[in-house]
Amino acid sequence: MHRWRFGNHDLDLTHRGLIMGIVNVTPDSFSDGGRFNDTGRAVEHALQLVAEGADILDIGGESTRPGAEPVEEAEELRRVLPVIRAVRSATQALISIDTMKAAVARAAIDAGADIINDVTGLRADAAMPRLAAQTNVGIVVMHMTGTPQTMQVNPQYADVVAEVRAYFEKRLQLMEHEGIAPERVVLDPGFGFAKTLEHNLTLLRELTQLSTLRPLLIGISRKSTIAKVIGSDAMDDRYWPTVALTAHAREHGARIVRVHDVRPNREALRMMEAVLGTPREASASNV
Ligand code: HH2
Repeated sequence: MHRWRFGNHDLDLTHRGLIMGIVNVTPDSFSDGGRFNDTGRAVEHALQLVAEGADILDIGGESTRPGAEPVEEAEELRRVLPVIRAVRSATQALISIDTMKAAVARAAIDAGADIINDVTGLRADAAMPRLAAQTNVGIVVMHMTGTPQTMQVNPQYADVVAEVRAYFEKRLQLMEHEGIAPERVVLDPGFGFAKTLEHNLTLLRELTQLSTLRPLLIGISRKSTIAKVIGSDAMDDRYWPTVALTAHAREHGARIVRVHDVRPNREALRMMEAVLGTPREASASNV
């Protein structure tokens, strides 16, 4: 259940989760202010994240923050491809491409990406499920409704946890039907995507209910949920609450955390995993 298999990789996440470090190659990214928006700096940042212990680098050229403007395919390719090529030649870390466009995912895979991270769960571009079926890359399926332009307009659920879980089940079923093995997929509840503060908190509280289908990935790093709870908009103030949420998410079944600040979140993950311990059989076989 906590195994993620794709390409030549067979990742057993049962006792050890993964850190996905965020590399935004966007001039308008909400969380790092576009500081890494040229190739050289993005590559430098990516390699710094690897040095801090990132297992996966999530490279994205289109911001999905609420209300963000869509980016043309050519521009998105211009942003991400040189970064992926350079990072691929410099590190063995896994690379995910954060995109909703099949053409961008295709080019990214050709340039060395291992994973497609699609915030629409392969729904925005009809060519995406086909591409996923034709390749053997890993897939991150995130939950959202609407588009980044519309998603925060009065999102409503009768039962947000049940609806996200039902969405996961349906996506896994449809994707399997389309030729995408479930073992290649990890699931993400999509914090901040068509969710109010209350929805986000409920999902965090009930995370274990979502972690029994496939490995669960959580992207809550520096998000506005934190700003609302702590009553500060400053980016620097979101650092420590993110670390707290990483520990919480791991304890409640998540296995991959998508974060801006790799080192402290990695340490939180390792610390929580030490507390959770390994079952007797697993530790006995390691001696
Ligand atoms: N959140 C963002 C982007 N991609 N992918 C997954 N799987 N899960 C997420 O929660 C997620 C995501 C938005 O955050 P960020 O990348 O920091 O900002 P931006 O959208 O401006 O790039």
